[in-house]
Amino acid sequence: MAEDDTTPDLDAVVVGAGFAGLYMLHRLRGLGMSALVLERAGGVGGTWYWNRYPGARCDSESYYYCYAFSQELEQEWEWTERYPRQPEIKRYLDHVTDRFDLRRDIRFDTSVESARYDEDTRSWSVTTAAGDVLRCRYLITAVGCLSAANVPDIPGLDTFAGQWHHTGQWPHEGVDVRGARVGIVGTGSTGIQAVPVLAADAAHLTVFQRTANYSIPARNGPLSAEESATYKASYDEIRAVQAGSTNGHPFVVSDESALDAAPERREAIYRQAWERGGLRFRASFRDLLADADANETASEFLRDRIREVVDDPETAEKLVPHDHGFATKRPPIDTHYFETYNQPHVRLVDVKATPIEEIVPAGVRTSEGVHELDHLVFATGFDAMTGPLLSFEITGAGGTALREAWAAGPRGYLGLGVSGFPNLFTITGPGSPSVLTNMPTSIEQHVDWIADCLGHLRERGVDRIEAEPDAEREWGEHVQEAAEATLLPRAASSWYLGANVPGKPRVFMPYAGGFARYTRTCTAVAEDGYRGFALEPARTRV
Ligand code: N01
Repeated sequence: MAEDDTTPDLDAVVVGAGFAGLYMLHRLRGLGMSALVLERAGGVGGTWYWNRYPGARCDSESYYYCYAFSQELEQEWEWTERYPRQPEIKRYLDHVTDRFDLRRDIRFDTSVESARYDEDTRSWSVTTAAGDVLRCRYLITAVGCLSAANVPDIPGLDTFAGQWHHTGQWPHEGVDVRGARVGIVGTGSTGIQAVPVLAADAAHLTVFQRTANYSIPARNGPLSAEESATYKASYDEIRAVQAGSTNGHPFVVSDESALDAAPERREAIYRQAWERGGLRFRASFRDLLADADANETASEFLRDRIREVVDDPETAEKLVPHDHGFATKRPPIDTHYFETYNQPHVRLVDVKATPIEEIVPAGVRTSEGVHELDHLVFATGFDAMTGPLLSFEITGAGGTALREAWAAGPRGYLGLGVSGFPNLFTITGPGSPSVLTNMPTSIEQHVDWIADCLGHLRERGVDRIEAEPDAEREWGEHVQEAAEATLLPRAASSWYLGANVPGKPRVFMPYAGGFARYTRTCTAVAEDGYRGFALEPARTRV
């Protein structure tokens, strides 16, 4: 309970109990701060709680898609596959929750409806859907970047006689598609994971593709005891490589240009990366994301692989991307995605050529007729980065709503703080590298920075911190410059730009300047007494 009406109930409220919220709670505890995590789901996991669609698996490898903060945890946890499936990651996060005794400070089935900053008390009032109000000094959002499902507004969806589901809101009891006619809309990372698994059970699968996509084979398999032991013995080196990397992955991007390599050598390098499989393909040459000609060499290599794998030339041509370069949209990895189109019961529908007109009780009507379906799956992605933060009402100093402040697109300082919103920290917020990196690595970096900052504020007797408008503006300009130095803003339909959500402002949201560079900047800001943030000492009360 509050000591008086100016002392908040808690030092911090954390919204979300995924990778970010769990570690944030652990660090707050370590600082001796009182904290509560509010989680709308019935369990921990965030992304890995909700995304239970067939084939849901991580594209990062298990030995580094995990926390680095505890050596004991690294050594005791056994991953079973090169790429962990959703249930395994969920088990891992449950294990972390119990191992660090976090559960008692997490309130499940608790949606946050609003959060309002009060200048008099320098605290936030957080209101839940049940009407409870919690007062805290600091509000820390750990809501993830890809948690607000984007279901397209297709006329007639409510008339569909079958079942439909978005992949990010998949029923926990599963969906039995055995013997059914299934349709799936979307061929991003999610759709590409789900298609082969749905095809294995469905009597007929129709894939509605709007934009053809590149994909690299995952080459998944069980993790042997030897591999696991090698990783465990090498964690110091693995973590050091991650910390110094562009994307938080434990691999180094080649310093060779794709344009300098002789064609045979270039082909051999791509071939080797293709055989190895996984996200590391994009590290083959230094300029794949910076130079359109260099990128085209990789794109063409991958187009040839699609033509090689897919038997029917007409289907293969529909699957070959031409409107964007490899990895200018988040590159998927797959297990037999393109091979799936060789199965007689799988059909590809190019909805740019034959657009979806409406959904009718029997299925999906495109301009070529009705595709009859029993189940329809929307693998149509998310209102990324800003969606989760705008899914509840955040009102800052002077009554400004975050929704208004971000009407023309998100702004913030380092992706961590927003001017006009004192004592708010946004883990992996817009303007941070987050989605361009291995997420747990970015999350830990943010959480550590926030925890160190809170420790600093307490030591200095400060109880109000706010990003300065100039620092925020300069950071926003730097984020745009960093993006412009890459090919990423050129992929017109990318969710990095908000282009997948009708009406969303087109702003390149993540920081593309690299994880290591970003970390150095954050460290320098902290060492410089939190340069760019206004810190105000606690008022003395008489
Ligand atoms: O979503 P997406 P996702 N009609 O937005 C199509 C992460 N992730 O869920 O490209 C027809 O990438 C849309 O078409 P277009 C990862 O960061 C991680 O697949 O906009 N089609 C596209 O094909 C990833 O990038 C893992 O033309 C419509 C698809 O739906 C992010 O999540 C695994 C449409 C959406 O692709 C999002 O991936 C999976 C419409 N109205 C995902 N609207 C890991 O392994 C949209 N589409 C950690």
